[in-house]
Amino acid sequence: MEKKKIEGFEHVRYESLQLSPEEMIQRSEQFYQVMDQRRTVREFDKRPVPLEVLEKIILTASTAPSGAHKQPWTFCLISDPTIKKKIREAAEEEEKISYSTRMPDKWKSDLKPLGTNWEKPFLEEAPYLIVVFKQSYGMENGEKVQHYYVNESVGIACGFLIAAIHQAGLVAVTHTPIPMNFLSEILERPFNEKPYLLIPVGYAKAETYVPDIHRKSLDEIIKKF
Ligand code: IYR
Repeated sequence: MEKKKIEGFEHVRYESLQLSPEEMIQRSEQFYQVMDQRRTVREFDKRPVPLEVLEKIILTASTAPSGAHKQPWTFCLISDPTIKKKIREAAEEEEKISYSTRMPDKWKSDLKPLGTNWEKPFLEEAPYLIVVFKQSYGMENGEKVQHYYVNESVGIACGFLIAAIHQAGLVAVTHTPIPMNFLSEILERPFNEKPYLLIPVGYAKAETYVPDIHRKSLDEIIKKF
């Protein structure tokens, strides 16, 4: 690999994909079609998924850019039924309060078309739960390491994660119970990590339905200058 020192630091030559405009158009259209098929699914088949697939999906998430390349994330991968049960019970306890007292009526009516409620059976039914933690700062040899743009970095990594899950033929739900501190306790995470997103992953149940929602058109989301 061709290398070069820039201001004293090693750099490696970047080999970009060499695509013709036609290939680019074809590939961007194809990828859009693949991603447009993705749907949030809340009903899982209990069929096991090979661990290797989950490991590769998490590796894909870890290719996301991050502030100063600090990679401020930890992905907890859970298949242990006892831990899943604990997470479900704790999440439902919070969600029961959220749906009955914390969420204003407008929020609940906005969610009506999606058919959500405080019950979260998917937290036990999905073969895997991924709990993404953001590291507000790092710890190396007992020393604090400064992290930057933590929310942006972890958010982008979660996007990659969700795309990789879909690309592997699996489904997921991006679940954000509030508050999420119970995840730190159950998974015994260190003080520098805070729960960011809880993502059950698995095969979709054989016969399942998702809300008939539609995505905004290009005209609605793009402003060209
Ligand atoms: N966290 C709750 C509520 C919820 C909120 C939004 I915004 C959603 O898009 C979906 C659900 C729950 O998971 O049910």
